[in-house]
Amino acid sequence: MGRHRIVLYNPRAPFFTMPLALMAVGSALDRSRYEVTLVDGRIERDPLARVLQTTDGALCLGISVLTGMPIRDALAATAAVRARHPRCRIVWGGWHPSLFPAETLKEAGVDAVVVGQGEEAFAELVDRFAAGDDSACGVAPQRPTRDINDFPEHDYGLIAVERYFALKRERQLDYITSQGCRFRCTFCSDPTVYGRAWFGLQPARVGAELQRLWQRHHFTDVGFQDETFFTQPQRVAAIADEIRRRELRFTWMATMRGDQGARLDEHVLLACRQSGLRRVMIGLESGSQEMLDWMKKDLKLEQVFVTAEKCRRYGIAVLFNLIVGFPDETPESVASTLAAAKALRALGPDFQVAVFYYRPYPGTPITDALARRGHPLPRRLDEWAAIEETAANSPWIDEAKRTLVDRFGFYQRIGWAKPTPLRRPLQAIARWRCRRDVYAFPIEKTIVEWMRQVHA
Ligand code: B12
Ligand code: SF4
Repeated sequence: MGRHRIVLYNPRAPFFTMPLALMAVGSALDRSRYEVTLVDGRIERDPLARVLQTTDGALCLGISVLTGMPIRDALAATAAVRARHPRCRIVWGGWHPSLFPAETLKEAGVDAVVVGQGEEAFAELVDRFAAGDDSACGVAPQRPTRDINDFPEHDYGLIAVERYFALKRERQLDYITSQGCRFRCTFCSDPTVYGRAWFGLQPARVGAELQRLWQRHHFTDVGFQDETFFTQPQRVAAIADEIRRRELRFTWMATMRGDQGARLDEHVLLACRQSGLRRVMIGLESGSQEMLDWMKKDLKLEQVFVTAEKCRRYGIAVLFNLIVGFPDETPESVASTLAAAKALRALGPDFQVAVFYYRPYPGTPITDALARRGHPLPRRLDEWAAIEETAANSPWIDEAKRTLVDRFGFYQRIGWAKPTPLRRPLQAIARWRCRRDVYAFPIEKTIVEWMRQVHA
């Protein structure tokens, strides 16, 4: 008997990060029994047509769903496949269904939902579907999170690696060395979905896998997509040693918490730098210590500056992510965040900041508290799908502050972006504005936005 076809669909989303979640799930299936096809909505000209074509005769379609925009695409794919190929079983997994399994089952019209880690649960589901066991439909009981060292290597043969390089405009491979996070930030879904568990791959395995992938795909950079890559300094040092020992010549970037960087021994940072670390991403979130304490970030502002200074000494660039508009956040707190952004930005051209507006993501203590006090929150899937659009109307940031944050973000971005002949004159003005905090009459912003619209 031939192999059953399993189709995995990654809905449309911004950016071209490789679909690691579906690669994890697909790689854990028994290939002698299942033929796995991964369709990524972000790289297909007509994603729906491709999903319909590949699911013709397929046993199962698995969709990975993040909160926000991907929900809409996932709903459309589900409805189309349900109508055209009624025998194909449809399973949703990933962050949003993990937070709302019952609602997803009911509203999306799917056959089954997987909560949390997907490797084992999905493999068991498809085995049961293949055996004609329809009692597998429903919410798969959540399993304790397993050590990811027990799962097979991710099969990059499931994706067109070169297409991602082309779309990213760099030969950057995405790779993940750990799952979960031990921290407890109250705006984040990770503690709910993974119960503050954390598992990291053995350094020797990371080294061997990266070596094989490097020889096959000749990438020049790796984006480690871990939530908190620097969780275990000894492991990080050992990974850096693996990269150097195997003479893998690529640069890499990863996430780091401000407190982890402050505690990190300098010899570990040096080993990382020597193995190609070029940039870290730090979620600072707020420039107000009071807000940091409120959101249980477990971080002192000073630690972030210590980390930044260390990175500067070792020539490592830093991107700091900040959030404004938390529930009941005061204008003074927003001003502290912008001041911290400015101070960090001023450390040098390698120090960048990105300021986002707070969005109440589901499955977080802040969102739960908002619900308890009667704040209107999305309820249905289509409302969660629109969360990015409605966040612009956050009640916790007034018009004047919003205008300031938008202009601040624009001039920071353009001021230190890669210079091009067109950008250069604008950049001089932008830097002048940022240094003096002058954001009134943003003529350059209006022109750039107009040009973007014309070229869209
Ligand atoms: C890469 C990434 C992205 C990519 C998405 C790439 C893609 N779709 O392929 C991009 C850049 C587009 C992105 C965007 C955003 N992201 Co993002 N992203 C990540 C990141 C860093 C890695 C995801 C990943 O591949 N993990 C590795 C895999 C192996 O783990 P996993 O995703 O947990 O998957 C497992 C299970 O969830 C499950 N599973 C997943 N899918 C499926 C499908 C099936 C069928 C089954 C059975 C199981 C299953 O099995 C997998 C293996 O165990 C995570 C953080 C993290 N490290 O996970 C955040 C994360 C997923 N992102 C998050 C957020 C908040 C965002 C943004 C809103 C951020 C922003 N401020 O703009 C945006 C908007 C998303 C949108 N609405 O479009 C949140 C999730 C929130 C949520 N409720 O959805 C996370 C967890 C970060 C965080 N801690 O807040 N993101
Ligand atoms: S924000 Fe980062 S450090 Fe905090 S709980 Fe989420 S993943 Fe962990």
